[in-house]
Order: sequence, then C-alpha cells, then structure tokens
Amino acid sequence: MTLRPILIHPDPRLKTVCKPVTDITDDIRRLADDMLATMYDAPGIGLAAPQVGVLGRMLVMDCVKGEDEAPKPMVLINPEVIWSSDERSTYNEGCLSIPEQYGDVERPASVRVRWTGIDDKDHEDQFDDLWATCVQHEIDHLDGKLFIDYLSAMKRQMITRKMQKLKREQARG
Ligand code: K1U
Ligand code: ZN
Repeated sequence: MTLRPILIHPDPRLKTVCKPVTDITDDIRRLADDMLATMYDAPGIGLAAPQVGVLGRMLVMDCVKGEDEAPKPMVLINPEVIWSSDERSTYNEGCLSIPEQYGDVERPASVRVRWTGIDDKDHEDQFDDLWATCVQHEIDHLDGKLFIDYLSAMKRQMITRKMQKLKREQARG
C-alpha cells in the first residue's frame, strides 16, 4: 500500500471529465487500496481518483463518525446518481485538494447511486446525511467540478489565489 500525493487546486487534472473504468484489474485494486490509505492518512472522508492524478471514474469514502463505530470503507467505480431528493441540505464543505478552505454548498439531501464495486458486481444504494454530501462531492470531482464552483466568483477567486500562493511556497520548499 502506498500513500499517493494529493493534487492541489489549481491543476488541469482537477478540471477534467474522467473516463469510465473499463476493467477491474490488479492496477485498479491497488489504486483502491492506495486511495483508501491516502484518504485515512489525510485525514478525509472521501477521495476521488483525479485527486491523485488518475483520470478514471472511481472514488473511495468512509463517513463513519464515531470512533466506537466500525469503519466502512467504500470503493465506487463508475458511480451514477439515479435519483435525487427534492429536499436539500447545506454543508460547510472542505476538500483535500483545497486545504483549510471551506464553503457552504447546497445539494440534494439524499441520492440513490448505482456503481460497480471492487468485487466487479453491480451495486445500488441510497445515501443520506453526510454520506449523501460526500458522494455528490466526489462524483463532482469525476466531472471536473470542485465545491468552490458553487461559491460566488469573488470567494472562488480569493480561494484560488490562496492556493496559488500555497503551491508557490511548497515549490520553494
Ligand atoms: O474529496 C475530498 O477532497 C475529500 C473531502 C470530502 C468532503 C468533505 C466535506 C464535505 C464533502 C466532502 C474531505 O474529506 S475534507 C476533510 C474532512 O471533511 C474531514 C477530515 C477529518 C475528519 C472529518 C472530516
Ligand atoms: Zn474534494
């Protein structure tokens, strides 16, 4: 298992519409393990393949909250939202590709999603609460969309400038 570096916005790979994953190969199984390890290490509750520079439609997540509850690592390949509730919920979202920046995003409160599992089987389930927010945030990544795209142009520009500065500082070492 290898921790993979997480790309920081702005990066053209985070703006790309990702291609479907066609086969569950050993490379894909390794990527799933690496993405879960990278997500837990960050720490985060989700991670999409483009955030580690792989432009395929695959994401991992685990939104279990309490330390007394068993972890629930999930790997979703080629996920598709097949139903969204009319009810909306707002969450102050963050993103591992936009560290330490947050913004309120309104999304459907519940979604039904169909995907292929790492077991190569078809799955379908309803997601609610934080799971619903997270799976929509991660599917947005697969479509080249970031949570800041839901914010005002002024807030988005302010955050983007901060990230450009952070990347310049990181490059200087
Ligand atoms: O996709 C990502 O960048 C991961 C992101 C997922 C997410 C967060 C909030 C709302 C929707 C989606 C994160 O995991 S940011 C870190 C985070 O939220 C967190 C970190 C530690 C404990 C609990 C939450
Ligand atoms: Zn994100």
